Order: sequence, then structure tokens, then C-alpha cells
Amino acid sequence: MSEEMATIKDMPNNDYFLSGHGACPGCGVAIAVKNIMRILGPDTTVYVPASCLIVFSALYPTSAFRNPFLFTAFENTGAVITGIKAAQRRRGVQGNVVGFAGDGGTFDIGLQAMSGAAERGEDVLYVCLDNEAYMNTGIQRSGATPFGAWTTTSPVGKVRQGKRQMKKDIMDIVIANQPAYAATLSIAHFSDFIKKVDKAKRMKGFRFLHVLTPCVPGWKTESIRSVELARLAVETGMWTLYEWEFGEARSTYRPKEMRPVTDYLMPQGRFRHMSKDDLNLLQRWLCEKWYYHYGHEVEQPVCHINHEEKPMHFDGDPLHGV
Ligand SMILES: Cc1ncc(C[n+]2csc(CCOP(=O)(O)OP(=O)(O)O)c2C)c(N)n1
Ligand code: SF4
Repeated sequence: MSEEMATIKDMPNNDYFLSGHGACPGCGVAIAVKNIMRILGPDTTVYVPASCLIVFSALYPTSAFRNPFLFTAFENTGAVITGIKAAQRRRGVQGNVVGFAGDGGTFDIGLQAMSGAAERGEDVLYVCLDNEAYMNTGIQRSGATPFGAWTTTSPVGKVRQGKRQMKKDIMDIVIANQPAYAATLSIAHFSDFIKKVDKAKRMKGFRFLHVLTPCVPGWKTESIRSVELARLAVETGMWTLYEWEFGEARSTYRPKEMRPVTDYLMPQGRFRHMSKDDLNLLQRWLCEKWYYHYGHEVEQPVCHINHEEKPMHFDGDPLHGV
């Protein structure tokens, strides 16, 4: 078996997800899939359910994937990748089977199929491309949408301001099934990204990768900020980098200190309306999450920040206002 990948220099040069697709410039999904496919390589069968990825990469009869590729319905990624693997076993075919599903297709509509595949310990790789809403159909809220975010189904008005629930912890649900491997990934922390994809590729059993994939129109931001936002998500605690293996969770990157959540929210029009009370609520929730993941091994989180004293100043494009 080839050497394990540790840095960007170890990345293979061959692309299996080709340019010429129709993703928005700066799309986090496209960045994640291109790099995951480079690592997974040619002996990989790909399944994509209804999502942005299917729309921008595989309009019949074309496909941006160089690999064997399937597409059926929205809610069944866990079931279809199970079936592909069973067919491979029967035919004596080697190689990885990967499903790339959105957060809507994983947290909500595909949850049962994903959970079933995890619980049965199917020998497949499940990648959740989390852009935090149903983007392909016009930015509807999902279980992955963060607290306070505007979407077309969590609108901003006099009665309510954006989504009222906190983001669902899908990793906890996956881990409850005792998978072979589960990890969170960021497109801004690339060595960590490479190691986790390479590790998942080499393992057997149910493997789950959860990638934060910034979305330009859905987050009401600019194309050039996708990687920066992925980084800020980690620095503010909105996203935590860890892996779960052999019954234990291990954080793979710890920020030196916690930045205030407004650093992450500011460049995104979807949060522009947030009240000071909501900002404080989100900040407090993040502090709990920070301790949950990092314990007390890093400097104190900025739980003391009172957003009443520090009003949020948005520097996003005013044309993308909500
Ligand atoms: C059972 C079912 N419900 C709804 C739809 C319509 N639909 C297709 S794609 C999609 C949104 C996909 O959202 P997500 O999984 O988050 O992926 P994204 O588009 O954000 O990449 C919806 C609602 C469908 N195809 N099938
Ligand atoms: S809408 Fe969002 S997820 Fe869909 S292609 Fe554009 S940037 Fe990517």
C-alpha cells in the first residue's frame, strides 16, 4: 500500500472531478469534491443524490466525474451506496464506494438511510457536504442551518428573525452507530483535510466525513471569501475539527484562542439582521460547545463578550442584504 498522505505535497496530481462544471465561483462543495476525488482516485464509484452537486456536475448525458457514477433520488444515499457495494462484492470488484450528499440529504431527508447504513456497518464512505441549507432548491432551512441564519423558510420579519433552533449535531448521531471512522473537515485546514480523507479511504466499514462547504449565494457573501469563512468558522468555534475512531473522539486542531462569533458572522448577509440578544445567545452556546470539544486546554473562550457593548458591524456586500 502507498505511503500515507500528510501534507499538500503528497496530494496526487490527477483530477477525477474535472473543470467545466457549473458551480458558482468559490463554491465550497466544488472545492471539497475536487480534492476528495484526487485522494480517492480512479478505483472509486461515486453516488450523488439530488443536490447542488448533481445539478452543477452531472446534467445528463454529461458528467464532471471521470469515475463510474450514479444518481437516483434525494433521500437514499445510505441505501444506494450499500447496494453498489453489495453488487461489487457479488462481482468480485475491488474499490471504494463514496456517496456525496448535502446537509438536507443527510441531516433531514436522508437521515434514515444514512443511519441504517451506519448501524449495519456497511463498507462505504459517506461524505456530507454541509452548506447549511437546501441550496439547490432556493435556500430553505435544514437541520444544519445555524441559529439566527436567514433562509427563505426562516425569514426575517417582525415576529421572527431567522432560524430559531441551534444547528443539529449530526456527528453525535453518526457516532451513536459506532462507525469505523467519523471526522469533521474544513477546506481551510488542508493538511488536516488530506489526512482524514486518506485515512477514510484506507479503512473498511462505515466511514463518515462531514465537510463545511461555504455557499456564496446561500450565505450572502463573496466568492473570494469561502476559504476565509471556513477558517473563521473554526477560529470562532462555529466548526470544530475532530475525528472519532476506536470509540474515542480526538480534536485534530485547536485554535489558540476563541474569536468572537461576530468575526465569522460579519461577512455573511444571512446573519445581518441578528439582534444583540440573539448574538449573545449564540455566543453562549458556542462557549458550551468549545468546552465540550476542547475542554480547558486552550485559553478561556470569549464567553464574557456582551454584544450590546460591541454592536456588530457588517462589511458584506450591501447588495446581498437580506
Ligand atoms: C423526497 C424529495 N424531497 C424533495 C426533493 C426536492 N429537492 C431536490 S434537491 C433538494 C435540496 C437539496 O439540499 P441539500 O441536500 O442540502 O443539498 P444542496 O442543494 O444544498 O447541495 C430538494 C429539496 C426531492 N428531490 N425529493
Ligand atoms: S448555490 Fe452554493 S452550493 Fe450551490 S453551486 Fe452555488 S455556491 Fe455551490
